[in-house]
Amino acid sequence: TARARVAAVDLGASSGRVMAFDIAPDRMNFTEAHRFPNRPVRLGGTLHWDVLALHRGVLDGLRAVEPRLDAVGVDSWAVDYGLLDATGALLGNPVHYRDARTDGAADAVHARVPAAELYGVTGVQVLPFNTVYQLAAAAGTPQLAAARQLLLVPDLLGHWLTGARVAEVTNASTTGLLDARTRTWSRELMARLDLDPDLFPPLVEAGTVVGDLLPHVLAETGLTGPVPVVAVGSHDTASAVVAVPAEGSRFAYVATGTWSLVGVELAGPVLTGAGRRANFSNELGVDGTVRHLRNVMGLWLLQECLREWGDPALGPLLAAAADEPALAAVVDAGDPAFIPPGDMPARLAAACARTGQPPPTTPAAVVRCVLDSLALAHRRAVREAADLSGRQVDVVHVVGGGARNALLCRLTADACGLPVVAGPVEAAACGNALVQARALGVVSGGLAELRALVRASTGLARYEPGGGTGDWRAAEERLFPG
Ligand code: LFR
Repeated sequence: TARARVAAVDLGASSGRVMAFDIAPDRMNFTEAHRFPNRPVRLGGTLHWDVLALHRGVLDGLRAVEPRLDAVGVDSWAVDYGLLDATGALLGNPVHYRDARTDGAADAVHARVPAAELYGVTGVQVLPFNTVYQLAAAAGTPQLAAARQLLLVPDLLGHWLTGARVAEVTNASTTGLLDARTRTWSRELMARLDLDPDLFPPLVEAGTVVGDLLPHVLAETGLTGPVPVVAVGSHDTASAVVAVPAEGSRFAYVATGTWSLVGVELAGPVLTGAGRRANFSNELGVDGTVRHLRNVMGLWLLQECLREWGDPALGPLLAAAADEPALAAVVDAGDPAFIPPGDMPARLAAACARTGQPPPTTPAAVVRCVLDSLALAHRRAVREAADLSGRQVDVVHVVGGGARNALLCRLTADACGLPVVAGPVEAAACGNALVQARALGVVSGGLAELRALVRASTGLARYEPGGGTGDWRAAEERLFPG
């Protein structure tokens, strides 16, 4: 085939989108076919994803790209899952990773499998919402007892499109139940944690065709079959890093959106005590790669402030924040205290007060505090990723939603003392589509060739580091003594 038209479904924590890509061996074009909100719903004290609304959004999006489509791929945020009963019915709405049910669950798991041992197998940083901890929180519930299959969110949506039941490896690696060396489920961990191994479907690597759109999906979307569904890097961060437009290997990335995922790309996991103590993950990537990264709170801090303030226009606020004094107050953007939803400006002020800094008092100052804090966290994580892995880093690629935030990109360049290359904004969708195009045989080669295609097809912005690296070092030493 000389060219392909594929749909990349990319679901984020606040919105989902279906992007239509036209891909030729040397060029790709894309448009947004459909965007829809992803609004969590609190019910009976539990925060849920409205996964049927997401499925409907996917169908609406596929209808918007008709009449012809060569393939479809789905990626989303990680760790969350739906449970199916013996008849294949969904057992309740998937629980949101920000739900409080996981409070204390990590400790309960570590009492059975010590954290160091768990890390030695999975290489996953302790985040309270990792699937393994969510399952501990769900232990003993009738739902889990009735469950016969667990499908992570992109695999669940793929199941509804095709009937297939698989677990794509990149996202499966965020469960905390995968062996990072062998890229297979750890049956030993499952046994020690009393988890039924049959819950977990067979693994597939990204690039595998998992099935064709079901007849009723074709009927509902107006598409003409067969349309294969390709397992892509179904963890959004995996797809985003496929589309990092880097040349060579001496780069770090910041995949920004609700979260900032900051690290380097390696050929294999680093499962050392130093990596564990630094709370670095080894997330499995496309083509056998590993993302050695730290998960930082990301633009969630800003989104939650905006929500609290009644959603004012962002542009003027960012302009005002740019005029605020630098580094007046910074917080630890990795602090789990920021995970739940709710009055973020108050929590930021409390964190400043706790660390003896003047809390920001105006919205502009709060926004500056958030962006300085994110840039500082990017600085720390880029340096530690390089130190832990031995990888030389010459440039930092900022991809995802934050790439259009010029202030964040400039501050990241200043803080890291390295040039920042920003873009593409739709990195996850681009990586998703490129893996599909390769599975269809339209493009060939490894990640280097896919990245060259991204460079040829998208506009990138470059930010050189300004002076003031010493100020960032001092701020880091103040906030993270020792
Ligand atoms: C980013 C992301 C992160 C993951 C978080 C929760 O969208 O996928 O990689 O840690 O969401 O799943």
